Amino acid sequence: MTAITLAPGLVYYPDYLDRQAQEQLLQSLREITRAAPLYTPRMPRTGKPFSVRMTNCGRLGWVSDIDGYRYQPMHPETGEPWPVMPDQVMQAWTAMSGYPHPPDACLINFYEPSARMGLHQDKDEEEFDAPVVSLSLGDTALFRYGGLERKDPTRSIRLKSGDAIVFGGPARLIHHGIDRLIPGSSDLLPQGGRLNLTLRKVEKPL
Ligand code: MD6
Ligand code: FE
Repeated sequence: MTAITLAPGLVYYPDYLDRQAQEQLLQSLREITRAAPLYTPRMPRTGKPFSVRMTNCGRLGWVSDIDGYRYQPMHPETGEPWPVMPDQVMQAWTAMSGYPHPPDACLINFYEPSARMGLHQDKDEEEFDAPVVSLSLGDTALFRYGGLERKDPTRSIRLKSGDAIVFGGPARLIHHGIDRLIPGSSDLLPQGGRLNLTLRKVEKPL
């Protein structure tokens, strides 16, 4: 496992999942999205739709609607509990988080070729001592990251299928986003596009 430290607390693991592991994870995600369909989240206050579709697995899921951002135990459209986190996802957390408790939530983002995600911080959790662990599948994305202040200078890296990145310690609350995908860069998803999983510990451990 190759670990490249991009900044203090920001660690990049190129090719964390080999092709077989990517296909296995994709199969798990197909089962998850059958039980918990991808839905279109909306921006708080304005109700403007995200270009990314989302679902979750694990005990809690991150959702966004006109009322705000939050974690909740059920799918916003079906009202069902989120599907269980696959073992492969739990193993990725154990391998990369350096955190002694299992994650509560795994947000699954699906990008159509034209989707993007604006610069943001992940700060809806209570437990910032735990990192966020991110796994990417499908088309390569241009991932931008900056600093704790929105105006801080940014850098970009390409996240390709099978790559992982971990935001921990002093990097836990840095700004980041997806500028765009590189269409046709992966043949993992038959129709193209990209899936990203972010694993989080939401609640303070007992
Ligand atoms: C994405 N990722 O890669 C969006 N957040 O599609 C994130 O927003 C993210 O990759 C926190 C930590 C790592 C991430
Ligand atoms: Fe994020």
